[in-house]
Amino acid sequence: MGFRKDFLWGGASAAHQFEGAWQEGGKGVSIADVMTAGGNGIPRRITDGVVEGEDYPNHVGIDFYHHYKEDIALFAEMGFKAFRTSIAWTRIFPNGDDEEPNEEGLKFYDDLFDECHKYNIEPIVTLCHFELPYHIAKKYNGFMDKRVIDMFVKYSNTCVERYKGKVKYWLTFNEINNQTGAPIAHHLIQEGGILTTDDNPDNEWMMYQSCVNELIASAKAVKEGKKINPEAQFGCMMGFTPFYPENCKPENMMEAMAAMHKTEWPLEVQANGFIPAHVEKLWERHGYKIALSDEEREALREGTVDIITFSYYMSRVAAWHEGNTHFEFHSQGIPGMGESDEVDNPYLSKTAWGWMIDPLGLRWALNWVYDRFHKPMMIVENGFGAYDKIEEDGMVHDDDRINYLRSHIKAMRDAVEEDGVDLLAYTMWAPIDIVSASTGEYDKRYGFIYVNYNNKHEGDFSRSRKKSFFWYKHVIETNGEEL
Ligand code: P53
Repeated sequence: MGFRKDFLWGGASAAHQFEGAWQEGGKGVSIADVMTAGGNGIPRRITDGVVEGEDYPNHVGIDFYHHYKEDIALFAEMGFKAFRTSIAWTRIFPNGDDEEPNEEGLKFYDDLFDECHKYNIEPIVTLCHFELPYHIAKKYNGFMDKRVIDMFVKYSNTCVERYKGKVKYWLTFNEINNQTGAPIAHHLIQEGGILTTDDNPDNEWMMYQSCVNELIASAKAVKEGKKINPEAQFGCMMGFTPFYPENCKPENMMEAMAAMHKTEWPLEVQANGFIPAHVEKLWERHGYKIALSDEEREALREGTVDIITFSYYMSRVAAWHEGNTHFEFHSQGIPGMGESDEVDNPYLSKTAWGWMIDPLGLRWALNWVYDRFHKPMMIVENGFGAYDKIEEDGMVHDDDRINYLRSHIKAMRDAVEEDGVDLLAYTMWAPIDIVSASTGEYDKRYGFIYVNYNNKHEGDFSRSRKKSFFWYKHVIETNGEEL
């Protein structure tokens, strides 16, 4: 009963949110490097290149680049079995279209993965986590250009080859499906490298085209990667938010279904190998011309994933509006970032950033995914962003974070024990405080480990253990029996 004996407990992060050292070791500029700091409810801006005087938090991150040995030792102290991180594409191919990879960048990840293995920590590695080379965005308009598919596959093959004996689990793209938050331009830039603005009427069409191109790139990377390393396991990575209907009115139920269609269709493609019929019909209805050849459709079929991984933070609620002509979900993005076709859930409380706290939604998510695809799963992100306070004893007593994680792990355990889903891993987000992706804040903290650095760029980057550090250590020790 309970979690499998070899369950992979751990934590997850992404290169651009914690490495810093944005110009060291031959690294090129990524889209994260031209993203300014926003705030709670204040969106980040994309500047035209790096502009003097602007605040770019990802340039420094938490300086993991220089602290990684210390940080991995702390993860090991908690008993981590796995650590999910990403490779910064720009450390390997600084511009994205370079002929040769950058040896210094490759070497950095050799050392990082070696350091993990020293403690028997299994790396789970994302190839593209919101950090496309900026040059690709500027010159090619990101994944709108088919040539970028080959650039990604070359990058992926380079990594799979280089880290053959070191990395078994590869995730191609982080949250391709966040782009379905179009028309908000932020998502198209972040996941697709498409330099657009919120008011561009083409945003939805571009979202479909860019996702299609990324899905082809992912499928080709899977197929070729398995030839390079037959031991490797490839996964997709989705941002998963269950949509509930506002109430039992049938139109609301249909709207919730439409919201799942809209936000999770890339998962259907990566798991099934074809574009779902509801998406083809939507393209037809809107007259969206999507470039997708027969050869590319074949590539999608041949490159389905071995495992399904996803992030889970919250659930959302869809509401049908009188006058809608079709069951289509139109969101303006994540809660707190503009008007949208969704309503609040009166049964749930929220984080300080308006994210609804819903542990049962995680159990629902695991069932929804497993019912449809019957593939092994990993939860590769789940966590609680909060303002932390250092108490007089010098420690952060983050009971709210512990409560959030406890209730979610409990729901996950119920899904395993009572519903029988096949779950391989849980890597919480993020074991150490880092820069928030949506707001660029340092003060939105997720970690078990506190990092002395804040929104005002004050602090010395020193690390300390929060109360949750000791709690999670015990969770791992008991394989999730004692929460
Ligand atoms: P932050 C929005 C909604 C759900 C998941 O988010 C999201 C986002 C980010 O735009 O992304 C994942 O830092 C993502 C991470 C990110 C994490 O959620 O905005 O994979 O990079 O940091 C948490 O609080």
